[in-house]
Formats: sequence, C-alpha cells, structure tokens
Amino acid sequence: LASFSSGSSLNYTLNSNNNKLRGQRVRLITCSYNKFIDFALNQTKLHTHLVPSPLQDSYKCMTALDGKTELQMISFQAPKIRLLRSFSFEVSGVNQVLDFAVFPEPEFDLPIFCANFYSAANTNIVVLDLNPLYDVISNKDYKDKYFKKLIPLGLKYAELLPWGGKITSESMRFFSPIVIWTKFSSSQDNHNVLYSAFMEYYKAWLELMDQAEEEIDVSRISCNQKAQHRYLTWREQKDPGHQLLKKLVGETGAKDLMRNFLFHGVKELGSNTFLDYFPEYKSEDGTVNLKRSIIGKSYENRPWDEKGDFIGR
Ligand code: BLA
Repeated sequence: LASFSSGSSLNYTLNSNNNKLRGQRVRLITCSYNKFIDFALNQTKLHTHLVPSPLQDSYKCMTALDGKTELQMISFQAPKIRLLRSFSFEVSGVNQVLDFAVFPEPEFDLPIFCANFYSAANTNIVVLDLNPLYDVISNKDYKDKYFKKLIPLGLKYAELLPWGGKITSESMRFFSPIVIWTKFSSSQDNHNVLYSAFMEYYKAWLELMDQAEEEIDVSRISCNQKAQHRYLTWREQKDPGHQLLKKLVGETGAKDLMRNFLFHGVKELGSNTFLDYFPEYKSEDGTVNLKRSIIGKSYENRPWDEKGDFIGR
C-alpha cells in the first residue's frame, strides 16, 4: 500500500484486490523526499551563503531510460562547503530514492553529512549519519571533537529507528557512533520519525559547521583532502545504489553520474586508486574484485555502546 507522491498526504480510492479495502477512502502513506531537500536547503541558508555549484549546469534534471522517471539533481557550494548535492527520484508507486550529501572543503576536518534513503513497496532502507573523516574507533580525539556531544542524539534515534541488522562489514569504517542504519516498513509514523531524525541530524551538522575553524597547516589540509578522497573512492566503487542506477540510466550514464556528480572530487582531490586504498579488493588478475564485501556481512546488532564506544569486532 505504501505509495509516494510529491506533496502532502492525500486521499485516494484504493484500487486493490483486497475486498475489505476496495473503494474505501484511505490515507496514503506519503513521504516525498522533496520536503527533506527543502528543509536542508532552507536550514543551510540560515547558516551560510549558498551559491549554485558549477555542476548545476550539467546535472539538473534527467529522464531515465524508461522515458518517465525523472532524476532530480541539485548542487551548491558555500564558504566551508565544497559540495552540497542531492540526487533523488521516484518511480511512482514503485520506489523512491534520496541520496543527499554535504562535503566540506579540505581546510575543514568536518564529518560528511550523509543521508541515503531507499524505499520500495513496503521496505525502507536508511543510512543517516555524519560520516567521520577519520577512523573513530582508534582516533579518540577526532571522535570526541565531533561526536561526544552528539551521543544523546544518537541514542534517542537508535531507539526509535532500531539497528537494521547485518551490514557490509567494510561500510562500518565510514560510519560514526551515531549512525542510523535501519530498515522499516512504510507507515506514516515511521516516515515522521525519519523526517525528524533527518532534521535533527542536519541541524547538528550545521552547528558543527558554524563552529569549525579553518585549518592552515598544509599537511593537515592534505590529510583531510586524502581522507575525503578515500571516502569518495569507496563510494564511487562500492555504493549499493549502483545496480539500480545502471538500470535507470545505463552503465555509461551511471558511471558518469557517480564519477562526476554524486562523488565529485574523486578525480579532483587525489590520484590514489581504489586498490591503493583498499588493496584487499585486488583480484588475481589485478582488477578490482566486483564483490561489495570481502569480509562479508556482519554486525547483527548495533556495534556501539551507550557511551559511543565501538564494541563490535
Ligand atoms: C542498500 N545502502 C544499502 C545498504 C547500505 C547502504 C549499508 C545495505 C546493504 C549493505 O550492507 O551494503 C548505504 N553503505 C551505504 C552508505 C554508505 C555505505 C550510505 O557504505 C556510506 C559509506 N541507495 C542509494 C541510492 C540508491 C540506493 C542512490 O543511496 C539507488 C539508486 C539503493 N541501497 C539501495 C538498494 C539497496 C541499498 C537498492 C538494497 C539492495 C542491496 O543491499 O544491494
């Protein structure tokens, strides 16, 4: 029954095989991701001066190969923001996707804001996080700098949006102690909780941005840049959205979108290759192993404790 429409919830006469429901006026579960994007842009404008990114000229709106799905893309930059970009689409009544990210300038060691929502029929797959630039398992200073204050926020939503179960193990190194990794069935309540989580996490990120001070030490700027490049390289190669993107825009189109829009910076911020960063993915013939995971899936339960310490292994 879950269906989505742009705009707020509307009344709809169900054309269902279910006798009980046929002909009844039922409130549809609506969750257009447009309101998430509007919220984020409006909030950002309260904190900084956004200007359109040069990418905006080439990546705006695009019709998928099916001739009807509209892919929406927007991109901006601001003094501390190298790239704020959003990618979303909706196949009416089938599925809906939001990939919203904010990448800081290399002069800042700010986390990367990351909201990835995938909804189909009755499942919703969610990753919402302030992805740390540095390893928060071994680097306590970095963890404390950005996440100590946010642990209560994380705990609140860890309860409302329970851990989604086993996950590609390699992904954990890009997640923070307050990551929301969850799956849920579609209901208005669940979508409302997701929207409030998105708002609170985004406001938290903007506060961090306000406070962030520009790094002037060139070697530290270069470390930040390399860390961001490694992150982009990972996602450009292994993001779970690839298959669906290929279906929508073809292999070449998907590659172009990932390299030049979604993970823009992968060409500009460094020259290391995927295998330089992640040599465990090297297959016998020297190419990148196409498997998403080498280790496999793990972390059945949330691997962070109440203090934000990593308890998985
Ligand atoms: C599933 N998306 C997932 C999963 C994760 C993420 C963890 C569960 C499967 C797994 O364990 O790998 C998201 N993984 C992330 C993120 C990071 C990461 C954000 O490592 C960051 C470091 N998702 C999208 C887009 C699409 C999409 C744009 O963001 C489609 C165009 C689809 N995600 C998508 C689909 C699934 C999924 C279809 C379920 C299918 C699958 O597991 O392959």
